[in-house]
Order: sequence, then C-alpha cells, then structure tokens
Amino acid sequence: MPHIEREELTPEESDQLLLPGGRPPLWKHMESIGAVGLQQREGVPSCSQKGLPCPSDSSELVLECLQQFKVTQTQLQQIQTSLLGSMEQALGGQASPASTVRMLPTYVGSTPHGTEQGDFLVLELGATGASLRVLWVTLMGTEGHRMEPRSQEFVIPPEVMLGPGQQLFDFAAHCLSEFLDAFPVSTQDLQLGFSFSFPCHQTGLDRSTLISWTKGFRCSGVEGHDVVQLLRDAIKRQGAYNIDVVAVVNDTVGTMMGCEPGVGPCEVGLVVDTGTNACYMEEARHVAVLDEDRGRVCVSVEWGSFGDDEALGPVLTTFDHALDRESLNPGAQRFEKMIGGLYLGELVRLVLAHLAQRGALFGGCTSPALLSRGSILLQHVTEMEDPLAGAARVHAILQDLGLSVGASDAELVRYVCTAVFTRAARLCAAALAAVLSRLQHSREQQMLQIAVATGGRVFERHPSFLSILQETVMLLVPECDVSFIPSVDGGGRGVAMVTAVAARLAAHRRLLEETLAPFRLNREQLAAVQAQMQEAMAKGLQGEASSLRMLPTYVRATPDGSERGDFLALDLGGTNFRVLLVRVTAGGVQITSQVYSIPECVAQGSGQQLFDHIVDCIVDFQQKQGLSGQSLPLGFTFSFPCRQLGLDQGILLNWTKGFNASDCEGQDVVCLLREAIGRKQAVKLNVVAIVNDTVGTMMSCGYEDPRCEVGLIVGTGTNACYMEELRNVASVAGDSGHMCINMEWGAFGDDGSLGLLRTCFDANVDQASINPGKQSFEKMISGMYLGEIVRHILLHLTSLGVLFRGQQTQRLQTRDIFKTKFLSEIESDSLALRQVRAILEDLGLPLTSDDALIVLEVCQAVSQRAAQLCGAGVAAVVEKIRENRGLEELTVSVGVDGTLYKLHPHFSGLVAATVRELAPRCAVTFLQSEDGSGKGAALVTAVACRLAQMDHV
Ligand code: 0WK
Ligand code: BGC
Ligand code: BGC
Repeated sequence: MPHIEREELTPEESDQLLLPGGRPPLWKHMESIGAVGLQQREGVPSCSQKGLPCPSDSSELVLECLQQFKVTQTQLQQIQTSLLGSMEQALGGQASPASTVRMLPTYVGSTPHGTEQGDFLVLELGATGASLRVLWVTLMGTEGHRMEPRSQEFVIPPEVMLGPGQQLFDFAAHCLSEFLDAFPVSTQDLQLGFSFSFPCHQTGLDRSTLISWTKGFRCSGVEGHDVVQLLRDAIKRQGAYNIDVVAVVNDTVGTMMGCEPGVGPCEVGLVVDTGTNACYMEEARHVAVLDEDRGRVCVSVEWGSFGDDEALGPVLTTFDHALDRESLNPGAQRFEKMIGGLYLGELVRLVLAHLAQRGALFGGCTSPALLSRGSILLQHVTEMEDPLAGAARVHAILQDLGLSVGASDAELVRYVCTAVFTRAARLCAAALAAVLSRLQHSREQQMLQIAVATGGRVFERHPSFLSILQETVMLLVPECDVSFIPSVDGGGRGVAMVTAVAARLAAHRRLLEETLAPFRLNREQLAAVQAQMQEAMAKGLQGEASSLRMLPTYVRATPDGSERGDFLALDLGGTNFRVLLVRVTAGGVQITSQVYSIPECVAQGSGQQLFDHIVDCIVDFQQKQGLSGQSLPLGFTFSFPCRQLGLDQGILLNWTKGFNASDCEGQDVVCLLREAIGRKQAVKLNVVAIVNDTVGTMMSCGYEDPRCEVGLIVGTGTNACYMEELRNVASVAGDSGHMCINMEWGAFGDDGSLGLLRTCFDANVDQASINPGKQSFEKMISGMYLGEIVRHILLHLTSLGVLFRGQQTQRLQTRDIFKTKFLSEIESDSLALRQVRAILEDLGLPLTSDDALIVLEVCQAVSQRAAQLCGAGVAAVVEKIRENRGLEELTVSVGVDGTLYKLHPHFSGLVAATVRELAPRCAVTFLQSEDGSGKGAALVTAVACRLAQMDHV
C-alpha cells in the first residue's frame, strides 16, 4: 500500500489551495492588513524549513498552523491509491493485513426500478447526530409524480446517545408513536424502513449486526447485536402501533436509492453529515463473502475508518490527534474525524484555541467556551466561512463564544474555517476518486460516466464543499464524467425504495413459505404415515383391502454363498433395460452387462412388440458375448407389480412408471417372454425366475451381507420388499420360514389414506400422468415425478409474481422439462448459486439471484418430503420385522438401488435420519447395491437351480 508522504508546499501550491469563495491568498491578506515581516516570505524558507522554533508574530504562527491543513495533490493521489488498495483487499476477503475499510455488502442488488409503490414509514437514526427523523413516504410507482414525504425530527438527549441501548431504541419507538399520533395514517399494516447510519454486518435486508458505534453514539448492549431485532423489541414494548420493520439500510444507500428518478440511476451514494461514508454498486462476483457471480450489489465502504492503521500519519495534524484523543472512540474513524460535520467545528476550535494561546488571535485571550470541547459546531463554521455571511456574523459568533475579536481576527478565523473545510472536501474527493477508480476496475471501463447522489448537511449547508469536491475529483480522475445529484429529502425516499423492495421480497417469502409449508412434514405426520403403512401391511398380508398388495415373491431365503454357475439376467423397469451375464463362482460373482434402451413407443406400444424387443436385445447380447445357442438359466428382474404364483410365474397387475404396453396387464409376463422367445426360433432360453427389482437388490446385497433382509428402490419408481414370516402371509401355505414380500408401496395411499399430505401440486402431477389415481406414494417420492412437482410449484410461484417477475415462460409450461436430476444438481453443496442459475438459464428462464435461491428452496422442500416419506416407509418395514421376531432391538441391513437415492446429495442421509427418528430400536444399515438387481435375479435363479438339483438328487 503506497505511503502518504509528508510534503512542503511551493508558494504556487499554497496560492492555488486557499482561494475558495474568491478570497485573496492568506499571505496577500496578511500583506493587505500590513502584517509585518511577511515580505520575508517570498523565497525565504519558513522557520520550520530552517528547523528553527516558530517566530511569535501571528501571521507566521497562523500560516504555520494552516500549512498543516494543506494536502497536496500528490498526497491526495496517495490517499486515493491507498484507499483503493484497502477497498480491493477487503472485497477479496483478505484477512491480513486487515483492511481499514470494511466494504460491507448491503443486500441491495439493484438501483430503483421506479415500479416501487406504497406507503412506508422511515426511521432515520445516526445520520444527523443528536437527532432522529421519522418520515411517511408515499411511492407512486411509475406514475412518477412525487408525493412530498411528511417528516418530523426528534432531538436525542445526550444521555440517550451514551446510555443503555434499550433506552435508545425505546426512544426511537416512542418517536414513531408520537409521529403517528400526530400524523394519523389510514393503514394498520405499517411497513418501516430503518436507516441506521453505522457500520453493520448485514445478513439480509432485515438483519443487521452493529459492528461499532461512530460519531457521538456509544450505547451499551448494542454492538454485536441485530439492530432490527432491537427496534422490533422496542416497538413491541411500546405496543402503540403494529409496525413491521422490513428493511435496514445505511444512510449512504438511502441517499443513493433516493436519487431523483429520471436523472439517475445514481450508482454511488455519498454522505457527509456528522459522519461520512459512501456506498456504490459493485459487481457481485468481486465481493468474496457473497456466493454470487452475476449482477451487482451495493457495498457500504465505511471509509470513516480509513487510516485507522496510521496510514494517514503525514496528513494528520496535531489538531487531529488532539481531537481524536478527546473523542468517544480514540484511534477509530480517523478519516471521518477529518471530514465529518461532527468534527469540523471541533477542529476549528482547537486551531483557534491554539492560536489564541500563542497570542496570534484574540489578543492572546481565550474563553471558557473556546476551551471547551464541542463549543464550535458545524453550523458556526459554515456561517463563518460563508462568503456572504460577512465579518459581522463572524464577530457575533466569536463574541457568543466569549471572545474579544480584533480587527484581523475575524478574517483569520475565516481562513482557519476555510482551511479545515477545504481539507475535508479535498480528502472526501480523494476517497470518492478511489471509489470511482474501483468502479473503473470493476466494470473494466476507462471512461466512466456515473451519477453520485450526495446527502448530508455539510453538502446542504456548505455550498463550496461540493465545488471543491468536484474540482478535486476532476483533478484526480479526469477520465470520469461524474454528475453530482443532491438526494431529495436526505435519502428518506431512498430508504422507502429499499423498504418497498424488501416488502416485496418479504411478501414473496411469505407466499413461498405458504406454498412450501405442506411439504415440511413434522415428526407426528411422519409417524402417522409409518403407522398407516404398518396397518396397510398387516391388512395386505391378510388379503384384506389395502393399498399395499404385499405380494409373495416365492423367494424364501437370501443367498448362502453356495450358489455356482453362469446365468443370464434381464433388468427391466428402471431407467435402463439391461441384459447381464452373471458368473457365480467360489471366488465371487462376475457380471458382464449391456444397457439397451426401451423407446417410449415400445414401452407404450403392444405387449408383443415390447417382449420381441426384449428378446432382440438378448440375442444381440448373446452374440456379442459368444453365447449364441447356449440355453443359460435366466432370471428376469421385472420391476412392476406382479402377483406371483411361483418363482417363474408373475401376473402383471398393472403397469407403472410410464410403461403402458397393451395386452400385458393380467398376463403372466414369464409366458409373454417365453412366447417372444418362441417367436424368435434361434434362441433357446430357460426362464427360471421372475423377480421384482427390490427383491433382486435385496438378494444382490444379501450375497455380501446376510443381514440384508429388506430391498429398497428409489429411482424412476419406488418400492420395497422384505423377508416376512411365512405364518403372516395368508395367501401362501406354511407357518415356518420366511417369504420375501414385494410390498408395492408405490400404491400406498391409493385408497386416499395419504389425502392429508397430498398437495394441489401432487394432484396436478397425478392428473397429468398416464395412471391418474394410482401410485400415490410413488408420485410423492420417486424420480419420475419430483421434477414435475417442482415445475408445478414454480409455475404457481410465477403466477403469484414471486418468481421470474411473474413472467410465465413457454418452457416452464412444458411437461417433464424440469428433470429430477436437476434437483440433485441444484441441491449439491458444491454447486454455487451461479451454477443453479446456469441450469435454469439453460431452461430459458430469465432469472434473478433471488429467483435462483427460491428455486433451490423449492427443490429442497420437495426432495426432503420425498426422503422423509421414504424413511417413514422403511421405519414401518423394519419395525414390522422387529415386532415379527419379538425383538427388543433389531439389527438389519437394507439393500438400496435407484438413481434418485444414489445421486441426490441429501436423499439417503434424510432417509436414514428419518428411520433413526421413527424406529429407534432398529439399527439399520443401508447398503447401496453396486451391481443392480440383475445380479440378484441371477442369484435367485441360482438358488432355484440349486434347490431344483437337490429335489432331483
Ligand atoms: C437399478 C436396478 C434396477 C432398478 C433400478 C431402479 O438394477 O433393477 O429398477 O436400479 O433405479 P432407476 O434406474 O429407476 O433410477
Ligand atoms: C458510519 C456510516 C455512515 C456515515 C454517514 C459513519 O460514521 O460509520 O455507516 O454511513 O457515518 O452517516
Ligand atoms: C413398481 C415396482 C418397482 C418400483 C421400482 C414401481 O413403479 O410398481 O414394482 O419395484 O417401481 O422400480
């Protein structure tokens, strides 16, 4: 960081520097009043140049003093560069060396659209020192004409500014009530924007933690706290009005946003009132703390603390150090203490006292007022400095301070005021130049055209402050075309603008919460699903009316490791149709497989076409594997509800998951396959077993872990099977041993038992499906439907104006355009919001960053409900097994497969957490199946072949 060097001024420089308001340079003035010894000045080095103690004559003393307030162009450039460096360091989130400017994101992402409308209360605290202001602002939207805000100022007693924080916020709440008592307003729902002019870490438009007090404030119990909550609590304690605090902004932001429509937009807000600060619209991607790569965000620079690391050393005068030592926050806000209106009067006082005590002013006499801190206010200085005020006013002010004013004193005092003010304006200009340079960098624009909104009483009351600032900015950043726009009514309107945006976002948040609330299932609701499922299981097993068919699979045991041989396996019903060769040896299982597609026209064509297509794939596979002509035992994973009459007999009850081939429902699909094999002369195949993919998955995992007695699929569809006690299976003879039951839980709730959980979005998806009224549980959980549920919610939120500015897009109205895999991608932790946006933009959705956040929340709500419902189902199954066996504790494994379960970043974790919550007496291990259920089908076939051989022996 460049250092700011100490510098002596050439006479030209001093001439050039001290002439605002068209007054002669000081030495010329001294000459005109016949000050002795000045002539020596031309070309004669000053006493300090000679390093000698200062001569007593007043002019030298005054010159010596004011010399300290001269900041050269070089020093201003160094300040500009140093501040720019600090800003970029803080933006990059670089911790050390710590930057002295904070660069605080404000959550204001855009300058006003002009569409904002409504009535808003505004509370301004901190901008104008010992007063707060309440305003009632009416925004008229694009109708343009402006309603004059009604406002009232309240003086804050010093003991309130320095007392307990609660007292300050109660005072503010009291002022709000007093204002509303005085100006009754029609509406009850009062929305308030809180302009809080202190450095705060914002975590939202209505959440802001005070970092440290500045200016004349130092209330206890506030730093480190959320000031919005403190105000809300105070308003509640006051209890007079129901006021909703919807936004908190820094006064610079209010100033920037309050820029007169039509002249702006202003993209920089500059305040010089009791304190000073600026904000500007930075590219979001440059703000490290924000996870954003597009759009802009308003950043409050908090330049008041620039130089708190001594970087300003050389330009700080002895008076600055004295002022800082006496201030409420020594060592802090050093830059502000050279510019802010709260300090300029004090600086002037310190200089006057210094000069008086050395005889250069007021005949060497001081007064108690002159020696007491804060006796000279900004008001005094602006008046004394004002070229029109004339010497008389100066005399009056100085006499009020108990000073006897000599002939030249008044003019000298004005020179002191000018010196202090001019330096403040020039330093402020250097800081603004740093912000403008930052904007040039951030927008990669050499020539920058920008509008700066200015606010604060230093601007309002000291006309030449702005002209000096403008001049100096032009010197420092000549390539920037800067227009200065005085903010109307001190930023109150700007605060109302932000409040309007915040109110809109808050309303959107409420609508979003209302929309997603039915997806947020609590423990009671999940426990109810578990209980209903257990009840439906018991009824299904007994053959009573139940939405759970509880289909016996004729798989009575999980593999025992003695299986051997080569088997063909088919895996139909998931995302992919696979043909597999499974070799089971003592050393384990080798699998060779090939994926084939099932075109929609085949899946929804004739049954014959579908099974002929299957046999064609088998033939192709056999040829590729050199198995042609071999008749290997075949296991058929057929992932649809089948009533099995034996291991190799399965009557298709109904299609699910987008399949709808004709002439199959009610048929034995093993026969359909055998007929298709028969139609293809060349092929000889021995179909030994038909299994559901849940059973195949359980068997496949059971081969590694014999405790695996449950199979779970969460993919295109969803379902589960488990090893039930044969005695509980009414439809199968026998009381001992086990039978694997295919629950077909996808149909759970088809009897309306899930009605309470069903949302209108579920109803939309069901009505649009090829099997309306069927597979209710599946349609709330599985991959084929989650994307559609999300799409319907997004359409709904767009119609409410919450998303995409209410613009419905053709794309979003297209069925299945929002794939379930998008949920897995969007919810992946490693994916920043920007990638979320990329996915959505590929869908042709014009979105803002808020939109991307909302879409993320919708995906989370839908997938969370799916995972929790699935978890409630698994809890019902493992509790059934535990109760079946009369065990206190059950240890069991669940074999799982399915794209959604495997690829979604949080699904599996949420299922396990829900099972732990609802079945605490079951220790459940979830085993992700690596080889799919084809291996399981082969193992079932192997077991069947082994049992058949034993029968023949
Ligand atoms: C892979 C299994 C198959 C099952 C599928 C389900 O091998 O039997 O049907 O998982 O997941 P999906 O492919 O539907 O996501
Ligand atoms: C505060 C800023 C504020 C500025 C102008 C400073 O003391 O830290 O937040 O914007 O004063 O009011
Ligand atoms: C079918 C089940 C299958 C599940 C998972 C459901 O649609 O009815 O038989 O297990 O999908 O693939």
